[in-house]
Amino acid sequence: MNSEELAWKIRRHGIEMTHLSGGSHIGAVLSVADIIAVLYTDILNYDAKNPRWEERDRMILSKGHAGAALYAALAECGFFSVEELKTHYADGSRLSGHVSHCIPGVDLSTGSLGHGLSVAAGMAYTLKKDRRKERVFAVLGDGECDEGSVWEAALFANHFRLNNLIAIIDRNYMQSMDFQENTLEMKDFGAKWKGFGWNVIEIDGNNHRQLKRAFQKAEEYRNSETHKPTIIIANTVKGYGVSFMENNILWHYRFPHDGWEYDCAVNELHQSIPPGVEDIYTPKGIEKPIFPTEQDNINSDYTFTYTWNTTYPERMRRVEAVGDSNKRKYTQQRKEE
Ligand SMILES: Cc1ncc(C[n+]2csc(CCOP(=O)(O)OP(=O)(O)O)c2C)c(N)n1
Ligand SMILES: [Mg+2]
Repeated sequence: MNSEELAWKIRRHGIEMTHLSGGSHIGAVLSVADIIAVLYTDILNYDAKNPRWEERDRMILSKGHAGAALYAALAECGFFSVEELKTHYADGSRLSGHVSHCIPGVDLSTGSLGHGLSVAAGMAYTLKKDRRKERVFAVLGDGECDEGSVWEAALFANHFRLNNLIAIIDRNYMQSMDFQENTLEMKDFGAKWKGFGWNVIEIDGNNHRQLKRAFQKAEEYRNSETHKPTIIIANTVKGYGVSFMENNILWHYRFPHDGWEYDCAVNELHQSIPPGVEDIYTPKGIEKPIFPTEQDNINSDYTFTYTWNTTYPERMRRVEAVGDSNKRKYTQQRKEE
């Protein structure tokens, strides 16, 4: 399986998993899908049959709310069955919404933002001290870098010359409620990391060729005399691959509901399905899709996101009710199976 095929599958699983569960963060999943796909097809050393293999590269998805992307990649790469993905977020499932280390292939539970880089730096420190060749990769969100602990880890990694540490920032310029610059100004992100002593590589993070070249460059840096840690600033589009989700903060928390949201998302993905890839959920896409009507302004603010205003409690209840009925539908289905 090549990286483009895996990225498509991550996106398709992500749509299905959030649709079935009424779970969140599809925008974050679509944003990071290419980074995760390239890591698992071309970069990381791992053994899916022996997830705790000592010589594996360590990998931490610090933006743990995009767990569905990691779970999809792990399942597709043989760590556990693809069938299990359907249990994501369901009661009793081990595939929790945020990443859990109970899952084969996961090195660290994440979800509380701001901790992944610190743990990655600790792992890299120990591996380096023991003169081991394994590398440590950490994938962070850009909004996550509002957390002070990220910058403490950045200082630590430079101080101890952790050239075996490679961080990747999913730089989509958005966080949960707004654009990053409106939340905490970040301006020249690369200059900040450079100032903290890191090698900085900046690329288009939805472009596989650029991602692969960036990892190659990171490897050159690792073997160079500088002994600095490396950061890849991967400029991405939140919601990438589904036009009405792209750059729309609504889709940080909203899930693709029954009807046009699910149908149009699936059919848009089908327009770019790589040859030979099978969609296990809807092999031919949605044959009679529902389209948005004039009443459905697809860019409208119709959940609690975007404007945190006085109507919030009422709106919140409405969203929860939809989410619950979706969950009930799924639980019922599971019982019947
Ligand atoms: C410590 C902490 N605070 C708040 C949250 C709630 N939260 C979940 S996702 C998110 C936004 C993250 O933005 P970013 O890191 O840019 O990730 P993206 O979804 O854009 O990829 C927030 C604030 C959290 N998970 N952890
Ligand atoms: Mg972001």
